[in-house]
Amino acid sequence: MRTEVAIIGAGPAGLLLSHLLAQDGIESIVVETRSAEYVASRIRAGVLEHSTVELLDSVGLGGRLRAEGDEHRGIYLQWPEERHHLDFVDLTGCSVWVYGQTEVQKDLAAARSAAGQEIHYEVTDTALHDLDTERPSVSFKDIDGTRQTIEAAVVVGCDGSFGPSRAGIPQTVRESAERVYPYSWLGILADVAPSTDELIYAWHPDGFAMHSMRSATVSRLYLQVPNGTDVSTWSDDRIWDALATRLGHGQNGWRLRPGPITEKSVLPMRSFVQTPMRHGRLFLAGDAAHIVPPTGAKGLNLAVADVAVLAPALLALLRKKDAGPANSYSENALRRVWRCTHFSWWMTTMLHISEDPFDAHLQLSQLRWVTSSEAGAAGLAENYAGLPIGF
Ligand code: FAS
Ligand code: PHB
Repeated sequence: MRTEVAIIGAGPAGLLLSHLLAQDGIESIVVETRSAEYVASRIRAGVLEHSTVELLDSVGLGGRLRAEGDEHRGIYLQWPEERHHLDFVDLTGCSVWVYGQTEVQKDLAAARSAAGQEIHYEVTDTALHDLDTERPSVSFKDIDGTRQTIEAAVVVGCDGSFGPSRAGIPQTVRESAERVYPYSWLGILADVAPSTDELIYAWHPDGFAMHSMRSATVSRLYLQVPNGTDVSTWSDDRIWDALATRLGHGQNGWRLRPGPITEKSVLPMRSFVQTPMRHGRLFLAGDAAHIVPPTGAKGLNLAVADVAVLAPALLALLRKKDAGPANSYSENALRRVWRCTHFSWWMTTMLHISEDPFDAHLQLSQLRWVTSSEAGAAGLAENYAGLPIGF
């Protein structure tokens, strides 16, 4: 098989990249180790920032989002006895949209299927070859075990945190920085109407809690738990009791409505950045290059921002023989990656309790500052909702 761009991974980064390239008449082939159904069903991100929504709109992918998604002006920050709303629209002019990654994935998959995009699902043994040449390739076994090879001009690793592309950057040039947090999130989906109009991020001496949602009838909530927590040790009642305590059920007349839990899982939290995001004819985008703790709602949005910078760089390289944007892709993408990595670390360390009482004083002081100072609130709002593509 021959194409211009071989893409490894059919998650949001891989499918959106193939869509953006196709808008410029650049062909690609995508290989994916899971089934289309599995990729579409993974419960992950929930919030799309302003620039993500604008980008999806600009390439015809905003229709269902704007019809079925829920536009939010901001978030609530809370600690015992106090809940404060930060209005991102007042502070930055930017809103955010609650629209699950599963829905984004479905929209992307439908658009690519309608465009006749070649995607090989359920492949195995994916390997990258000759990345230092102008004829790199990707080999794999397809669903019936036949070995295939895609010859391309460029290979893009959109294969997430466990794919083979990261190792395609030679050990002699690649560097990585990582921070593992001493806690995890226990996340639930529940068939119950949200008890809040916008997301609540709550600091509590028992641990962090968050109230998000997926629709008017499905709520998404999270609890800080110790690393290594076995989700089976958390009964539905225990989960709802902890959420009620930490989110302030009964305070100022607010009540948390429990309901049937349909999914629960424990998500460890870490920050990870690998540089550079390009070597030879290999480019990395999304979780293949970086991981953020979900407290800043950045993971999916960063994957979108990477490919929004990468697509025009590949157009310049492949159509205009201008290697400039491709040569500066890694540096350009990493500016936003580190901004979002810092913001995600800051939100995470501000809201999650530790053993050290000194931390609690720092956290409450930060929370009081960002909810009482316009400058502090604007800083959080800009990072959460208002970073422009190409920041
Ligand atoms: P993805 O991981 O989505 O996609 C990579 C794809 O590559 C996968 O489909 C994988 O099967 C495929 N692949 C891997 N190895 C391969 C191989 N050898 N050959 C072919 N294909 C291969 N972000 C938030 O903003 N908020 C959240 O609440 C949130 N929750 C999350 C919960 C979990 C459990 C996880 C893992 C992530 C969460 N994230 C969250 C982050 C998540 O949304 C990612 O940022 C987003 O999926 C990144 O998209 P991609 O870079 O496309 O990577
Ligand atoms: C979610 O709805 O899953 C969600 C929202 C905001 C976050 C993390 C997760 O910061």
